[in-house]
Amino acid sequence: MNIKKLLIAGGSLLVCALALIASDHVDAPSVTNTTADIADFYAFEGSDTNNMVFLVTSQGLLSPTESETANFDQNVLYEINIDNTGDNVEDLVIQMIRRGNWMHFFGPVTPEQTGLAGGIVSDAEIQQRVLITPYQAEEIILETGNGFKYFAGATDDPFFFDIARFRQIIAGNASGFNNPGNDTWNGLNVLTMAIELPKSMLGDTETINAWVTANRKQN
Ligand SMILES: [Ca+2]
Ligand SMILES: [Ca+2]
Repeated sequence: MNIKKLLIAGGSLLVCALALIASDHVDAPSVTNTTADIADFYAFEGSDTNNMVFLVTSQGLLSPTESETANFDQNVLYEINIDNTGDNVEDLVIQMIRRGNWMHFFGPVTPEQTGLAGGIVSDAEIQQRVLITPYQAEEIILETGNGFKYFAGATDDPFFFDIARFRQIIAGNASGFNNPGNDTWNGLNVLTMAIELPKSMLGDTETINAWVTANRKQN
Protein backbone atom coordinates (compact mmCIF):
# COMPACT_ATOMS: atom_id res chain seq x y z
CA MET A 1 0.00 0.00 0.00
CA ASN A 2 1.35 3.41 -0.91
CA ILE A 3 1.96 5.25 2.33
CA LYS A 4 2.35 8.68 0.79
CA LYS A 5 -1.00 8.54 -0.94
CA LEU A 6 -2.65 7.50 2.29
CA LEU A 7 -1.09 10.42 4.11
CA ILE A 8 -2.27 12.79 1.41
CA ALA A 9 -5.75 11.37 1.73
CA GLY A 10 -5.65 12.02 5.45
CA GLY A 11 -4.45 15.55 4.80
CA SER A 12 -7.37 16.19 2.50
CA LEU A 13 -9.74 15.18 5.25
CA LEU A 14 -8.17 17.64 7.64
CA VAL A 15 -8.30 20.45 5.10
CA CYS A 16 -11.94 19.64 4.61
CA ALA A 17 -12.51 19.84 8.35
CA LEU A 18 -10.88 23.26 8.44
CA ALA A 19 -13.04 24.56 5.65
CA LEU A 20 -16.20 23.30 7.26
CA ILE A 21 -15.40 24.32 10.78
CA ALA A 22 -18.56 26.38 11.24
CA SER A 23 -20.77 23.39 10.63
CA ASP A 24 -18.38 20.64 11.50
CA HIS A 25 -19.18 20.03 15.12
CA VAL A 26 -22.80 21.03 14.74
CA ASP A 27 -24.19 19.52 11.59
CA ALA A 28 -27.54 19.62 9.81
CA PRO A 29 -30.68 20.50 11.80
CA SER A 30 -31.78 16.88 12.05
CA VAL A 31 -28.64 15.96 13.95
CA THR A 32 -27.80 19.21 15.74
CA ASN A 33 -27.50 18.60 19.47
CA THR A 34 -28.35 14.97 19.02
CA THR A 35 -26.36 11.89 19.85
CA ALA A 36 -25.90 11.08 16.15
CA ASP A 37 -23.71 14.11 15.49
CA ILE A 38 -20.34 13.37 13.89
CA ALA A 39 -17.58 15.86 14.70
CA ASP A 40 -14.49 14.74 12.75
CA PHE A 41 -13.02 11.72 11.03
CA TYR A 42 -9.29 11.04 10.99
CA ALA A 43 -7.44 8.41 8.94
CA PHE A 44 -3.70 8.05 9.40
CA GLU A 45 -0.88 5.56 9.46
CA GLY A 46 -0.17 3.81 12.75
CA SER A 47 3.13 4.00 14.61
CA ASP A 48 3.46 0.49 13.17
CA THR A 49 3.55 1.52 9.52
CA ASN A 50 1.82 -1.71 8.50
CA ASN A 51 -1.30 -0.37 10.18
CA MET A 52 -3.98 2.23 9.57
CA VAL A 53 -5.85 4.11 12.27
CA PHE A 54 -9.42 5.34 11.89
CA LEU A 55 -10.69 7.72 14.53
CA VAL A 56 -14.22 9.12 14.71
CA THR A 57 -15.21 11.90 17.09
CA SER A 58 -18.83 12.66 17.92
CA GLN A 59 -21.19 14.75 20.04
CA GLY A 60 -18.80 17.72 20.25
CA LEU A 61 -18.30 19.93 21.95
CA LEU A 62 -18.78 18.72 25.50
CA SER A 63 -17.91 20.75 28.58
CA PRO A 64 -16.16 18.89 31.43
CA THR A 65 -19.51 18.77 33.27
CA GLU A 66 -21.34 17.43 30.23
CA SER A 67 -18.57 14.90 29.69
CA GLU A 68 -19.29 13.28 33.05
CA THR A 69 -22.66 12.00 31.85
CA ALA A 70 -22.29 11.95 28.05
CA ASN A 71 -22.42 8.56 26.41
CA PHE A 72 -22.78 6.93 23.04
CA ASP A 73 -26.36 6.29 21.93
CA GLN A 74 -27.27 2.60 21.76
CA ASN A 75 -29.61 3.35 18.85
CA VAL A 76 -26.96 5.04 16.71
CA LEU A 77 -24.71 2.96 14.47
CA TYR A 78 -21.50 4.65 13.32
CA GLU A 79 -20.11 3.23 10.09
CA ILE A 80 -16.68 3.79 8.58
CA ASN A 81 -17.16 3.25 4.84
CA ILE A 82 -14.11 2.14 2.86
CA ASP A 83 -14.00 2.24 -0.94
CA ASN A 84 -11.01 0.35 -2.32
CA THR A 85 -12.04 0.31 -6.01
CA GLY A 86 -12.19 4.05 -6.70
CA ASP A 87 -15.92 4.32 -7.43
CA ASN A 88 -16.87 6.05 -4.16
CA VAL A 89 -19.09 3.09 -3.21
CA GLU A 90 -18.06 1.31 -0.02
CA ASP A 91 -16.61 -2.17 -0.43
CA LEU A 92 -15.94 -2.63 3.27
CA VAL A 93 -17.41 -1.17 6.42
CA ILE A 94 -16.39 -1.01 10.04
CA GLN A 95 -19.47 -0.62 12.22
CA MET A 96 -19.50 0.66 15.78
CA ILE A 97 -22.36 0.66 18.25
CA ARG A 98 -22.66 0.80 22.04
CA ARG A 99 -24.27 -2.01 23.97
CA GLY A 100 -24.30 -1.34 27.71
CA ASN A 101 -20.80 -0.42 28.87
CA TRP A 102 -19.21 -1.79 25.72
CA MET A 103 -18.47 -0.42 22.27
CA HIS A 104 -18.88 -3.15 19.67
CA PHE A 105 -16.88 -3.13 16.44
CA PHE A 106 -17.93 -5.21 13.40
CA GLY A 107 -15.59 -5.59 10.43
CA PRO A 108 -13.96 -4.64 8.21
CA VAL A 109 -16.59 -6.62 6.37
CA THR A 110 -18.55 -6.38 3.13
CA PRO A 111 -21.76 -4.48 3.96
CA GLU A 112 -25.13 -6.13 3.42
CA GLN A 113 -26.22 -2.92 1.71
CA THR A 114 -24.26 0.06 0.39
CA GLY A 115 -25.28 3.68 0.82
CA LEU A 116 -26.87 5.33 3.82
CA ALA A 117 -29.26 2.60 4.94
CA GLY A 118 -28.48 -0.88 6.18
CA GLY A 119 -28.11 -2.93 9.29
CA ILE A 120 -25.42 -4.33 11.54
CA VAL A 121 -23.39 -7.12 9.97
CA SER A 122 -23.69 -9.10 13.18
CA ASP A 123 -22.17 -12.24 11.68
CA ALA A 124 -18.99 -10.41 10.64
CA GLU A 125 -15.96 -12.68 10.94
CA ILE A 126 -14.00 -9.90 12.63
CA GLN A 127 -15.80 -8.43 15.61
CA GLN A 128 -14.70 -7.24 19.01
CA ARG A 129 -15.92 -5.18 21.92
CA VAL A 130 -14.02 -2.85 24.21
CA LEU A 131 -15.13 -1.42 27.55
CA ILE A 132 -15.91 2.26 27.14
CA THR A 133 -13.35 4.25 29.11
CA PRO A 134 -15.11 6.28 31.82
CA TYR A 135 -14.48 10.04 31.73
CA GLN A 136 -11.03 10.94 33.07
CA ALA A 137 -10.15 7.30 33.77
CA GLU A 138 -7.04 5.72 32.33
CA GLU A 139 -7.59 4.70 28.71
CA ILE A 140 -8.80 1.17 28.17
CA ILE A 141 -7.24 -0.01 24.91
CA LEU A 142 -8.01 -3.49 23.67
CA GLU A 143 -5.17 -5.15 21.75
CA THR A 144 -6.10 -8.42 20.14
CA GLY A 145 -2.60 -9.39 19.10
CA ASN A 146 -3.11 -9.46 15.34
CA GLY A 147 -2.50 -5.75 14.73
CA PHE A 148 -5.95 -4.68 15.90
CA LYS A 149 -6.47 -2.11 18.66
CA TYR A 150 -9.74 -0.64 19.88
CA PHE A 151 -10.76 2.34 22.02
CA ALA A 152 -13.95 4.24 22.88
CA GLY A 153 -14.59 7.02 25.35
CA ALA A 154 -14.56 10.74 26.05
CA THR A 155 -11.35 12.50 25.02
CA ASP A 156 -10.10 16.00 24.57
CA ASP A 157 -11.13 17.13 21.09
CA PRO A 158 -8.07 16.39 18.91
CA PHE A 159 -9.19 18.99 16.38
CA PHE A 160 -7.04 22.12 16.66
CA PHE A 161 -8.06 25.49 15.30
CA ASP A 162 -7.24 29.07 16.25
CA ILE A 163 -10.55 30.72 15.44
CA ALA A 164 -9.60 34.16 16.81
CA ARG A 165 -6.51 34.28 14.62
CA PHE A 166 -8.54 32.95 11.69
CA ARG A 167 -10.95 35.86 12.05
CA GLN A 168 -8.06 38.33 12.18
CA ILE A 169 -6.70 36.89 8.94
CA ILE A 170 -10.11 37.02 7.25
CA ALA A 171 -10.49 40.65 8.34
CA GLY A 172 -7.09 41.49 6.84
CA ASN A 173 -5.53 42.23 10.22
CA ALA A 174 -3.07 39.34 10.22
CA SER A 175 -1.05 37.65 7.50
CA GLY A 176 -0.96 34.11 8.86
CA PHE A 177 -1.25 31.77 11.79
CA ASN A 178 1.12 31.72 14.75
CA ASN A 179 3.10 28.61 15.55
CA PRO A 180 1.82 27.40 17.90
CA GLY A 181 -1.53 29.11 17.80
CA ASN A 182 -4.20 29.05 20.47
CA ASP A 183 -6.36 25.95 20.75
CA THR A 184 -9.79 27.57 20.69
CA TRP A 185 -11.48 24.43 22.02
CA ASN A 186 -8.93 23.65 24.69
CA GLY A 187 -10.62 21.73 27.50
CA LEU A 188 -13.67 20.72 25.48
CA ASN A 189 -14.31 17.09 24.75
CA VAL A 190 -15.78 14.70 22.24
CA LEU A 191 -16.83 11.06 22.34
CA THR A 192 -14.22 9.15 20.39
CA MET A 193 -14.14 5.73 18.72
CA ALA A 194 -10.82 4.46 17.37
CA ILE A 195 -9.63 1.35 15.61
CA GLU A 196 -6.15 0.41 14.41
CA LEU A 197 -5.82 -2.45 11.98
CA PRO A 198 -3.43 -3.91 9.39
CA LYS A 199 -3.57 -2.13 6.02
CA SER A 200 -3.78 -5.58 4.45
CA MET A 201 -7.35 -5.82 5.78
CA LEU A 202 -8.44 -2.88 3.61
CA GLY A 203 -8.01 -4.53 0.22
CA ASP A 204 -5.32 -5.00 -2.41
CA THR A 205 -5.03 -1.36 -3.40
CA GLU A 206 -2.70 1.63 -3.17
CA THR A 207 -5.39 4.10 -2.19
CA ILE A 208 -8.67 4.06 -0.34
CA ASN A 209 -11.52 6.50 0.03
CA ALA A 210 -13.07 6.54 3.49
CA TRP A 211 -15.97 8.39 5.12
CA VAL A 212 -18.21 8.04 8.13
CA THR A 213 -21.97 7.90 8.52
CA ALA A 214 -24.21 7.76 11.58
CA ASN A 215 -27.44 5.78 11.30
CA ARG A 216 -30.25 5.91 13.83
CA LYS A 217 -32.26 2.75 14.44
CA GLN A 218 -35.62 2.82 12.70
CA ASN A 219 -38.62 1.30 14.44
CA1 LIG B 1 -15.99 0.63 -4.31
CA1 LIG C 1 -22.78 2.71 4.23
